[in-house]
Amino acid sequence: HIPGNQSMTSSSLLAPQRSVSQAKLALARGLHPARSNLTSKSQTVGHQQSHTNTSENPGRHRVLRIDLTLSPRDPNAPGQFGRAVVVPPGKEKEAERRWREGNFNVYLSDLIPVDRAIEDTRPAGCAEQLVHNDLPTTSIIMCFVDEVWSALLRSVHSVLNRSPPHLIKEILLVDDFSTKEYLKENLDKYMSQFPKVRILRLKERHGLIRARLAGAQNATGDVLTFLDSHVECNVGWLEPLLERVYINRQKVACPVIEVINDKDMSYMTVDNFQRGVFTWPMNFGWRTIPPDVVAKNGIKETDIIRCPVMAGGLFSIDKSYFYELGTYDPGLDVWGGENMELSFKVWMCGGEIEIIPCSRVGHIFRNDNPYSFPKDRLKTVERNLVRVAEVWLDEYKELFYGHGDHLIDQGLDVGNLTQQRELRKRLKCKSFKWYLDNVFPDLKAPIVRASGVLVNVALGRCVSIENTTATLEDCDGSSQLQQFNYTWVRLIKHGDWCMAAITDKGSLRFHHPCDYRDNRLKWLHKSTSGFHPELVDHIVFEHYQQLLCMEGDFSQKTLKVAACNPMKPYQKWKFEKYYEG
Ligand code: UD2
Ligand code: MN
Repeated sequence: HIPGNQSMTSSSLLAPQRSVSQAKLALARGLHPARSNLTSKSQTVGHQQSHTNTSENPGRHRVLRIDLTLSPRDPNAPGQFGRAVVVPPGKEKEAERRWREGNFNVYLSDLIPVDRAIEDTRPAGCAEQLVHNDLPTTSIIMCFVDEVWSALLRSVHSVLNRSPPHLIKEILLVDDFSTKEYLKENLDKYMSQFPKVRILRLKERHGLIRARLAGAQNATGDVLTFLDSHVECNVGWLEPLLERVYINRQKVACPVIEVINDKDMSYMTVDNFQRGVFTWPMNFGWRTIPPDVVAKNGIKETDIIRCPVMAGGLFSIDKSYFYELGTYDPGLDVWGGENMELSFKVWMCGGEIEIIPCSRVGHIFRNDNPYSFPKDRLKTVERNLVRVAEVWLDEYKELFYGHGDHLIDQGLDVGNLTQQRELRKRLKCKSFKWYLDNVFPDLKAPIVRASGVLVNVALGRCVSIENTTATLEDCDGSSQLQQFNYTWVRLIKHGDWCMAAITDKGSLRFHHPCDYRDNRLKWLHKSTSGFHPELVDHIVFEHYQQLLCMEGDFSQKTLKVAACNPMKPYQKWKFEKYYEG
């Protein structure tokens, strides 16, 4: 099969790809193929396993295989070993009703053990890897708001059961002002059996970003490890993450995020070689390294993958480094965009984001957030992304604004950005251009969509700039006065001057400086079939009330705007060059 083909069975866009054949195999055998031969050896239970200092590897030991769930009390319990579960007959209605408590199969989550065993899905070779004996300790920070009881417990148990205890300084559960009763006294009582678990209650809803910051402030470990509150950490997940941070404190280490199926609660592995990327306007996604690139470079399943961006929820970062970077922008609200912010910040200010294939954590991907947003969800995420774009994207922010519809045109208040911009200066971070060239060269990011002379198709004459006025002249490709750029934010630019839909001395005027929020400067270049170089045939001036089109008048050598009419040849325009993007 082709790794990472389109046949995703998971419902969420955020879930990494899994090819069906691999998934079926795993389900049929109850095992991931890569570890089938490890079962008999996997009996090393508990943390009694000592650091083995061999003479060849002083100061290092094999990744500890700690899994207190290997011989479960009830091997036949539903969901055991990560198996899929079916809702029992007669319970379908109840399961359906309870779905909305978490936007996944809450009924089944409650049915399966909170400390179920899951298959060791690590690629072959991971169990033999060496890590340092003196790894730093970590604080696990899990923020939650109205999390499903059994999912939260399973997350905590998976950390306790599959991590070397000496590395866990504490598990901080940050309650982001949940309303559910069971998350109050009951949770306190339940967690009191685990001395390492601390619950931090926020007095008002902080949103996940500021909740994480509250967690960080209360953390006492050397490294911060953030997790969502509906995960299952797999065997050996922690040491490989801490190892990377230990090697270089500017490395931010992410596990491979596997899929806990939202419908049947099965633990499913994902395809190898996936990177965290984004597409415009800053949508997070996964992209598989093409098989020929893998083959040509001899990339192994266990090799670390450098990522342009992280998914956001699961990662380890050196605590003092996190603070050096100025943490997250505390102006980000509730949910979304913070993964972009931290990723750009890390890369541009000297760090690295890595996915560690030997560290694997399952996560329940959901179609929708199960909790409410204090303000409109769309506006919240948009506001966060605009803050990120304005601070980090430099001139490339036009690509963000040029893709999709943005609420910024409607007077969205994004708050003050001075501190964030100053932070970037103080840290002497590199440019977004550097990031594109060095970290994410395969992202298509042409700032201009079209350039060169702008020719009126019917007249065969070109737009020229004379002082601040647009005129129509004989085309002369070598004349600077006839060179224009059409950008993603729909400006027709000549240097810092932009063509405006304002007539001056009978012809359109050029305006200075360009401002992409000024609607009088925005021109929609389109054809009947959208923006397609071969088919582009006219430029429409985008106006809220009425559509006005740029029109040429050769006898007067002028440009004006008039009611759009597809039959009028003098309204058809073409640039010299068009760019893919
Ligand atoms: C992904 C990330 C998530 C976060 C988000 C973008 C993974 C696996 N998940 O979406 O961590 O980066 O993208 O912002 O990479 N929560 C609060 N307060 C809130 C909202 C959420 O504490 O106001 C908690 C929530 O209970 C959960 C965590 O924050 O434990 C992440 O939220 P999510 O699971 O809804 O986000 P997800 O996985 O869709
Ligand atoms: Mn989540």
